[in-house]
Amino acid sequence: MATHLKGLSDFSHIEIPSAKKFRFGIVVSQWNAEVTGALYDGAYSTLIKNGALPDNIIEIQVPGSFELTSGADFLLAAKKLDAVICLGCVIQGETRHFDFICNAVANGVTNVSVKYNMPVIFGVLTTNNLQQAKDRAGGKHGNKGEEAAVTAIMMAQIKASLD
Ligand code: DLZ
Repeated sequence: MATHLKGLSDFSHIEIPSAKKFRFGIVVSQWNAEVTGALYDGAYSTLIKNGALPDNIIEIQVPGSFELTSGADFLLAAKKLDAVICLGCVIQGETRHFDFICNAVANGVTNVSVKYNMPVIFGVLTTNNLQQAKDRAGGKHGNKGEEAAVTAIMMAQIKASLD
């Protein structure tokens, strides 16, 4: 696919609904904190820019991406939310740990979403190196935190339209 057709944080072709009436949870992994902090900044500012109220955004931090699933579950069990955004950064190392974490969190996020019938957004970078991650956390390939926030708003709106 040509680069201009990829989701590089360009939302000019998308109509983003107002986020004003929605409540969001954001779960942030502390591993590779420089990257996940930038993802969080992108997600938070995108929610605010689209009308979300600061009091309606709840953030928790978890130790690593593997724990994002539990964090999302804890949030949805404890709070009334319209969507949860999971933000993490898993960087390939020398062992197969990368594969286990990526598979676990991808499946885990899906499972929590199905369990609660709520949008749970996969905002996890899975890269070969730190530079690729930085490029996608406010660098030359945009900010996947912003994309995750737009996805959360759109999914919250879709769900609200059906409820
Ligand atoms: C252990 C580990 C490793 C090696 N790499 C990462 C990583 O690149 N990104 C990340 O978010 N977390 C990593 N972790 C931590 C795991 O996600 C998890 O916190 C531990 O395995 C404890 O369950």
